[in-house]
Amino acid sequence: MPGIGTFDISIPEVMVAIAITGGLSLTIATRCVVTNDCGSETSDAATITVCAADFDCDGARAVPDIFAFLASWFAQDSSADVDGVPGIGVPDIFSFLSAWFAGCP
Ligand SMILES: [Ca+2]
Repeated sequence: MPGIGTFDISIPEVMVAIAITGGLSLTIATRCVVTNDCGSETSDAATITVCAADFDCDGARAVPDIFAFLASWFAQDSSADVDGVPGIGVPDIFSFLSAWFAGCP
């Protein structure tokens, strides 16, 4: 009967994939809303934060991130292309340093 009792509903996993290719730090918050004839309920937000300044992916922003970035930059690795403009140039260094000094969200 609609509206009475507890229902087990299986919904396939929903995945949102966002590839960050620029010098961005990003926080994403998402909620689940379930609606029936009685109204709707909204879950608490699940939050995911990605910090561009953590270039070596060790979970912290520190001086080694600068050296890791510069190693990639001198190697012309695509990971050093962080300014949103195609190609690797001096502005990528300034863009990365700007993100690094801004810190992590
Ligand atoms: Ca790091």
